[in-house]
Order: sequence, then structure tokens, then C-alpha cells
Amino acid sequence: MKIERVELHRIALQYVHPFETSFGRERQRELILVSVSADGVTGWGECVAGAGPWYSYETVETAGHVLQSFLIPALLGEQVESPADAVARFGRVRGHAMARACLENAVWDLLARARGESLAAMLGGARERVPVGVSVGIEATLDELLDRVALHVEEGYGRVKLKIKPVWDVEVVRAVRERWPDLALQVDANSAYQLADAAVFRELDEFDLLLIEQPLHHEDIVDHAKLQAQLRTPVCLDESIHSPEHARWALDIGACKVINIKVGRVGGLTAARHIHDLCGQRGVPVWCGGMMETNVGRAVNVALATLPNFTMPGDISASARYFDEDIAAPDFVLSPDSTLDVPGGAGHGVRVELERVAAVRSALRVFLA
Ligand code: OSB
Ligand code: MG
Repeated sequence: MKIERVELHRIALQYVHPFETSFGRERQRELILVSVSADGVTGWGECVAGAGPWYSYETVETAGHVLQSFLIPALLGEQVESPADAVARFGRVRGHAMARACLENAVWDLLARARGESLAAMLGGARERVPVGVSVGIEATLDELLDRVALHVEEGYGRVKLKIKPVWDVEVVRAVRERWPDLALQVDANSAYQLADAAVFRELDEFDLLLIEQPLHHEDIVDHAKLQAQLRTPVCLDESIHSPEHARWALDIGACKVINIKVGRVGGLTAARHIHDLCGQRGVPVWCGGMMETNVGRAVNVALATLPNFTMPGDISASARYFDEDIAAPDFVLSPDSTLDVPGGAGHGVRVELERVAAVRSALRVFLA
């Protein structure tokens, strides 16, 4: 297929509830949606870069720049028959994984739709539903946090992740663990600690957590290996893993026992599947992370999580946990067994509603071959 048209839609959606992590509190999701068209078929991708360079150095603006100046020109007018053709075209771009990922993912969706195949099937996944959990942000008080967790447990989430930071850690986890002794529980520090804080993690080691996510520096693997050696609880890396190479280096030195795979952070579905395969060969479980996506990004995450080594619940919550009204339909709904159904049909399985996109859009750029 010859890529004839690419569009960038800059949009913003209000969260149903503000989301606070160790790097700050946000009330809305600003993001770029990208569409790629060929032969009368259109595929969609979502860029997970945020408004500011907090989780990653990438932002909505840097992603827009790299897409417009380098990635879209490399793809427009080109013949693309497989995702590998798109990946090869982006090979010269270093970093900017989120910008690369959204365009590659749009190409996967385009090709899957053109073939009349689901994205999950095209990736090689077999599951019809995927186990999921919910990521609970930092709240102003412990009572408010306990209310949020109670709400999600009542909704049917069987696995909860708590965001932690210094002073919002051991006491918070103890309180949640006391009230829900059997809940599958994990924590995410988003790099808020140093190796000198290891005593905090030795205390957390007593609460039967599934894992401790990214406790130390956002580029580190060496200190994480030293910390993992002191803990029973598996360390899970998120921010530190940007490619299959980073995953291999981390596993080679024992920096973690689990990896959180985020399609945007690793630069697209091809790299995400490589990391999945590598971890599978080494007996290391993976799970699918989330970036507070719309239904477009969520559909990609659900498809990825159908691969066999995604054995832990993903941060892929129901649509209602994020926005009142999404830009794509149908919504993902939580089943009583804490799973989401994998959509049938061609492509990633959701339909972008153009009127809704236009209503929340601040800019549109169209590129023609
Ligand atoms: O560290 O996993 C993270 C959201 C934005 C940035 C980083 C992270 C998160 C989450 C949200 O934890 C998970 C979700 O999308 O539900
Ligand atoms: Mg994380």
C-alpha cells in the first residue's frame, strides 16, 4: 500500500478524577492522534507523550516536531506492506520512542484493517480476554486514598497499583494491606527514591506485594540490581527500559524480575513484541503498562496483552476510569473477573469518532504524498 495521507490531531480530554504521581498532579490528558491512509483505508495511532517532560523527556510538542519533520516525511508516498517496512523507514531516528510508536502503531492498524484481521491476531495473540488492574494515584489524605481503592475494588478490579513517593509509602501500603489482606497489590515509585533509601523497600518487602515498580533513577539499571539483591519482592522496571537492548542489559545484570512493557516507551509494537519474546525465553513475566490512554491507545494495549507471556494483569483499566466521553468507541468495560474483552473485527477494534475528535481538538495538520 502506498501511504497517501497522514493527519495529526492535537486534542485534550479531562480526566474523571485528577491523577497524581511522584512527579505531579494532572487534570487532563493532552495528546496527539495520528491517522495514516492508503487505498481508501485509514489506521489510527495515539501518541502517549504528555504535556510536560515529567515521565519522559518527550512531550506533545517534541513528538509533534519529530513526527512532522522526520517521521511523516520518511513514510509519506512510500510503499508499506508490513510493519517492518515502517520500522525500517524510522531507523535513523534516535530516541523519541513515543513519536515513532504512534506512527508505527497506526500502520499496524492500517494493515490489519486492509487484511480484515484483528490487531491481536496480526501480533500472534490468542486470548479473548486479558487480565487487568487499576493504577491509583496519590491522594491528599489516607482516607481519600482508601475511598478510591474501595471504589475500584467494588467495581471489580482484582489488582491494584498504588503510586508511592517518600512519606507516602510504608504507612499507606500498610493501611491498604490491613483492610484488603488478599488483594493483589503492587506499588510504583516513578523513580522517586535512591539506593540509600533501600530500608523503605525492605519494609515494603513485608506486605506481600506482586512487585515494586521503578523505585530508583529513571535511566538506572545498576542500582536497581543492587536493590533487587536485597529484596524478596520482584523489582519491575518501567522508565529504564526503552528498547529490547535495555531489556536484555537489565535482565543480564539482575536489575529486575519483571518488566512493564509500554508500547510508547519502547518505540512501537514491533519492539514491544521483541521485549515480550526475550522475557519469555528468559522466564521473566511481563505486563502491559498504561499511559492514561484514550480508547485508541487502550485497544493497542489490549491487543498486545493477548501475547502469551503477558501473565500479570495490565494497567489497562475500563474506559470509564479515565474519561467521561472518549474519542473512540466502543468503550472497554470491566468484566466481573477483572478482565477486558479483546475486540473482534479488523484492526485494533475501536472506531474513532471524528465529530468527537473535532470537538476536543486544538490543532489539525494534514500531510499529503
Ligand atoms: O508509571 O505507570 C506509570 C500513567 C502516566 C505515566 C506513568 C504511569 C502511569 C500509570 C497509569 O500508572 C496507568 C494507566 O494508564 O491506567
Ligand atoms: Mg510506572
